Amino acid sequence: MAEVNLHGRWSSPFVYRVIRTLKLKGILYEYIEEDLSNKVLCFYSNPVYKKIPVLVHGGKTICESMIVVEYIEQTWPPTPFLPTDPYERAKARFWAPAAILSVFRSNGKEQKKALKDSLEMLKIMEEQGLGEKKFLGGDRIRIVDIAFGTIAHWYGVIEEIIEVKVLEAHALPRLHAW
Ligand SMILES: N[C@@H](CCC(=O)N[C@@H](CS)C(=O)NCC(=O)O)C(=O)O
Repeated sequence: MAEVNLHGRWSSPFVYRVIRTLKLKGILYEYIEEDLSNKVLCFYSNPVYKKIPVLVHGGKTICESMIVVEYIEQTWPPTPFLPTDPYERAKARFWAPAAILSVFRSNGKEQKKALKDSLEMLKIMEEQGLGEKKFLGGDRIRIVDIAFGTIAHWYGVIEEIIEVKVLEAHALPRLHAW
């Protein structure tokens, strides 16, 4: 099998989308920790956005976390993460970028508004995206769980640092339990 290298940074939730996908698929890869203050790799591999994660597979470079996740999905098809039904696939793509980071990137009045908007959006996601299912993707982990879950995993840490709660059990019981 061609060599698989993942360039990332420990602090990036986007990198964990790729790590989880590689791990769930059982793909062996080498992880390279990048120094974001010295963007040599990013400059050559992702010259447009200069961001990690960057996956290098057999010399081919793939950038943007969800594009990398889809590339992995299509290159190593067993245990598919994208539903085969076109409508289910469209819904998975719709929810996938739903990462509520605006609350953590703002403060004061702007943060209050971001929190209100995020809670409204999460409520819709809980009702329409998760519903009565075990995972956002249905009965097992799929692409939408990887995309959203990886970001949500960091909520607890960031919430503690900035002392603002977003994913609370009383407001979003099913999403919180998921
Ligand atoms: N939309 C991108 C976002 C990636 C991203 O924001 N990466 C950050 C680390 S969390 C980065 O490389 N930042 C470097 C910079 O902006 O200088 C993706 O999903 O891959």
